[in-house]
Amino acid sequence: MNPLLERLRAIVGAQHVITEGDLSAWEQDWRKRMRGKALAVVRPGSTQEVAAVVRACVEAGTSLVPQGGNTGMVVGATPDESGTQVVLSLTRMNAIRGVDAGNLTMTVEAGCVLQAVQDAAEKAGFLFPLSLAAEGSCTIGGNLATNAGGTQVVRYGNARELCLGLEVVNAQGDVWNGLAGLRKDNTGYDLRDLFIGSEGTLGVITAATLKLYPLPAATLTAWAAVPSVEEAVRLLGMAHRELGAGLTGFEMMGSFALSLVAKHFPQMRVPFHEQSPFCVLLENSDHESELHARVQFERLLETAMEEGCVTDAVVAENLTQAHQLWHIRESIPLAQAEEGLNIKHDISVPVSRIPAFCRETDDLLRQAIPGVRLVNFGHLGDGNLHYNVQAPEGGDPPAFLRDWEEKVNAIVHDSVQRSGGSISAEHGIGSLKVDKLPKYKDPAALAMMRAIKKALDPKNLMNPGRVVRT
Ligand code: FAD
Ligand code: 2HG
Ligand code: ZN
Repeated sequence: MNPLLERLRAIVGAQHVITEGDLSAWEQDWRKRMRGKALAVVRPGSTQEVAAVVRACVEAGTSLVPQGGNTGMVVGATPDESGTQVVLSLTRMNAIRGVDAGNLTMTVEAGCVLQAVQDAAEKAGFLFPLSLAAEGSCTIGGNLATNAGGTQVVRYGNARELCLGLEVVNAQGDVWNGLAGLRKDNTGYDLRDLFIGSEGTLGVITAATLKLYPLPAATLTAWAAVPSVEEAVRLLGMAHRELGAGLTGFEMMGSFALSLVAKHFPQMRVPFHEQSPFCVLLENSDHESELHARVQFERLLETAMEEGCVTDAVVAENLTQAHQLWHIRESIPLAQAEEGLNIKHDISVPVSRIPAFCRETDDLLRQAIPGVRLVNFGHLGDGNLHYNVQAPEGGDPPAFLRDWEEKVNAIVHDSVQRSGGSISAEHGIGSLKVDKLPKYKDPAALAMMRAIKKALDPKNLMNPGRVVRT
């Protein structure tokens, strides 16, 4: 009998300490890059239970891997292969604690699925704008732990900017209640911003107070064919000028990325991808009326066509058409997964440097790997591209990864560094990029990160080996 498991059963109930049966939902990451082995999956139902679980694990010297929806892209939420780690799954903690309409905030538990948070906000007459393709299964705790981005960042910012406060169980098992919902608080270091993006390495997020926004009167979506990345960036500038704060989405998709959607999901009709090297999905959210939004949008697209940065465009006639267009964009990661294992990048560079970055890096990769297939898409409005790389046609994806992943990473990340960018704009470091940080992160910044990790988690029991090695 393992005394730690007995203690955990006493804290959360025996049925919530899972040690037998098929644990693949918790032990295998979404991209199928790694399969770990857990000592147990523990599913607490309250903050006090999380705190007691952390204390029990610390006393036993057992490390914890916090997990939400397990949709992360960098192998950060799954246990290692030792069979000694506890996966702390937050999914039972899924209560909406309350909406404060006057303060434009809502407080939710960490295990709430993002879509449930969006729905609860809408039911209360508000918008919670964080939006990503995994929203049906990722959790708000995971979104905050990774500082997720998604498709509305160009207007509303990423998860960090949508959060006013956190409740956290720290690595000693103490509860910090930071849920006051204040828009201004200068009483020292910003612990909220420290835990956001820390990927479970400093403590466990158990609840959050989130910002709410008014629902727009109308949201319109357009799909435009653009002749090059340069013209897509020019269109972005025009969209900012013409739509102002109405510009809530600006996604660019390369024709090869779209061809994978057409190939693997033939029921979807993908506009323009056969005749244009890039397409852009634009969203205009308007607080006046649908007519106002449509007039603005049509004026923008007409000017863009006159100036040659758009060659063809459609504006969705209704919500169903708008959803269909967004669905195409959001299906790219799934279509890529269907095509086989691949190399992902979630890089950012200043928007103005994106065209040169793509030109140079495309050339370098094509020279290094004849026939390489570039899956370039993403959040151009934020300077953040998923600059992904798929094996040449007919190649063996696992062999391609084995032989090429490190070299491809080096080509792309060196190019990002020369462009003054970041090797991770969205998905975080997890395990997959932990060895890359020393090369690309400012040394003084990395030293401070290590010092923070040592100070807050001196026994290195919170998601060890992820983000920084101590
Ligand atoms: P998990 O995968 O369970 O965990 C992610 C990390 O957070 C791990 O390090 C884990 O230890 C830690 N963690 C989880 N919960 C907690 C907690 N309560 N306290 C402390 N640490 C915790 N990401 C984007 O940024 N933008 C996108 O557009 C986007 N699109 C995606 C589309 C698809 C189809 C998929 C599969 C993923 C996408 N992602 C995207 C990646 C992923 O969905 C996000 O990183 C998401 O925020 C992870 O949430 P999760 O609940 O699944 O977290
Ligand atoms: C997206 O923007 C996600 O769709 C996933 O961040 C990106 O699959 C990817 O590379
Ligand atoms: Zn993304």
